[in-house]
Amino acid sequence: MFDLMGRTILITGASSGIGEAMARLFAREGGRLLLCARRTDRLEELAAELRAAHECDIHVFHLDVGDRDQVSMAFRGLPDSWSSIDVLVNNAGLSRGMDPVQEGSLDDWDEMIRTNVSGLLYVTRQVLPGMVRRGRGDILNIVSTAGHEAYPGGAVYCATKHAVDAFTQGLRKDLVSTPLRVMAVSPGMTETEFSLVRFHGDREQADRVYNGMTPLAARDVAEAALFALTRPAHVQVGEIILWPTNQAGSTLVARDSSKPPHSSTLPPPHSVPPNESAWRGFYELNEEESGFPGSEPGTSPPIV
Ligand code: NDP
Ligand code: 8X3
Repeated sequence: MFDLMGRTILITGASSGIGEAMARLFAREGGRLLLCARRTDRLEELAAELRAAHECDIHVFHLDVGDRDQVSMAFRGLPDSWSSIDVLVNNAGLSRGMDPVQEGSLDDWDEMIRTNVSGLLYVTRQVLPGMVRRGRGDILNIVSTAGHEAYPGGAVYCATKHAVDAFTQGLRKDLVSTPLRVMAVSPGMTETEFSLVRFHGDREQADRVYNGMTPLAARDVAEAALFALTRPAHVQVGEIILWPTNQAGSTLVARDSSKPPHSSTLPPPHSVPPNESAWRGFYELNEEESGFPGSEPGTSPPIV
């Protein structure tokens, strides 16, 4: 089995959620961490905590993955000791809005495509040649169950994740004759800042996503990523799909309405007006259908 000891691991979007959870877990496992995102104050804070806890080597830098010039400058500007990246985790990503396509915001669409697709491509293009030259490297993409199944209100987000899935497959084929490995972890509903960002900071709307069910935690996804990265060199984990136990499809979630409404303790990530037109047209299993006691049909909140 491989371990992470001394491997230089770049995690994009490490300032919250799944990226932050991977940073915490990989630091404990002895990785040298390169952490980037736009909120560098958070990265600095996280790095200070992890250095104190694990004496690990961490370098943080500001990066908007969707800004092509910034990506190329950031990688050119890396100190020599950080320029040989062994593991790239393409995690940075977001969703914006849940409008049906005919009412969708072009700004929301551009932001998702720019971040989830273009950003991932730009970063990969910077890091990959060095890996190929050195004859070693792992690329792990955080895709999503939305990369396999589209849902109403999520057409564009799902399209970006389908694109990442296709890119992951193509990249694996391009690299088939090399020792490099291309892997993916695709989680279902995971409680992070994801829904707060999707609903432009509206915490009530974000909380409703998780009413009556237990979502994955960021740590669950980080553990799957660790599993993939620590297989022996001849094993390439193609994809790990992780569902919460009571989710069996993008729009199939069983909710127990006897549970108190979900209330997140996460801090608000962005302060922008809520999107009122979300939550339309979702198919939900209520307790009557799902076997959970005590709910009336049609009363459970829609998913995602
Ligand atoms: P969070 O909102 O908690 O984290 C998103 C991270 O991406 C943040 O660190 C954010 O940092 C970073 N990010 C966003 N835009 C950019 C950008 N332009 N440049 C650099 N970094 C950026 O959500 P998650 O942890 O849930 O999301 C991580 C990944 O997991 C995403 O790709 C998401 O699509 C995917 N995913 C999430 C699921 C979920 O249910 N939560 C399920 C399946 C997949 P900052 O704002 O500081 O730049
Ligand atoms: C995030 C999972 O179902 O909210 O990729 O799209 S979902």
